Amino acid sequence: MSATAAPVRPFLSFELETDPARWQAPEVALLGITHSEPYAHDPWPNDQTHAPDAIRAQSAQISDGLAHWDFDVGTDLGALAPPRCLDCGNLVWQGGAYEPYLARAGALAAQLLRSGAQLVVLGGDHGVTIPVLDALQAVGTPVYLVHVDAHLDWRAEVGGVRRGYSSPLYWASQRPWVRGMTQLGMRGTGSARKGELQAARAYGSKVFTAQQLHEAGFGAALASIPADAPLYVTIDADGIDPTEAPAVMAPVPGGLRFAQLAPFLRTLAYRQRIVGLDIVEIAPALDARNAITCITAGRLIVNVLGASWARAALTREA
Ligand SMILES: [Mn+2]
Repeated sequence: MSATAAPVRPFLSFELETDPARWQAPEVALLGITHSEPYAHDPWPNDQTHAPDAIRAQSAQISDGLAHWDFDVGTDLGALAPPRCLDCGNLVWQGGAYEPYLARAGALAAQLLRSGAQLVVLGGDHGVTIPVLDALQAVGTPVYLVHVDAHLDWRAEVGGVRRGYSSPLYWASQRPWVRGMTQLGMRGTGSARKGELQAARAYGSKVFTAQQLHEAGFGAALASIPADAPLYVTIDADGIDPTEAPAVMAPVPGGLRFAQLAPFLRTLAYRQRIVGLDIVEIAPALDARNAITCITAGRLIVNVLGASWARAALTREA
């Protein structure tokens, strides 16, 4: 397959490699997927297409060089980081038919998952998750989803579009290699109607509203996630409270705080294999001047990777 687009700079100190033929057996692979199937009522391209490079641009604020003490993870990440952390560049849709772009995104994600890499996807809007869900078949074992979002994202279609940002979790429910899902942070109103919530519950999705998590903590959410399943984590930035992630198209007050999400994700990463994660729906033009949304996103990624690397080191020593 032809090369991906070169990013503004690599994420953190990752090795940049835009040629898929040279993505041999990385332990970590980060890929920007900028586009999804658009809705007629939205501008094209949307501002979320700029997020992968906006996040990379904050690398120095996120974890410069991985060499300094990281107080979240409790170590210097350089001591734990595996030898090959790749930044695989951006897959950009140039227009024309959407299907070839969708297929290529799925094929690249599947190639990386099949190679055993822990996959980090930067969106793009939440439709970006759809080809990655298709690619999860390459894991070979049914994958459980952990979904952070203000919204349920369970629409079968919107205006005839089936692969837009309101549909990723409905899409997931149609994939036999997805074992189940826990959805965290729902609040306010979004595209979901009563029927979508009923469909999610009938499927077996474990839905935790932001209010439930604020009142009772994350214990029940943690218990709802099977400890023996490989996990895929999809984080819509609007699931995070808008004080810490203001750069989203649909901000809703009362969101999950970084100080809740980071330890929750670390606990999961210490406990079981996280095969991949994405962070989507950041609109950089709406960010604060200090780019706190991009930094929050990067810090969540670093928390997941750092805890995953600590788990891998323990497994090696055992
Ligand atoms: Mn979403």
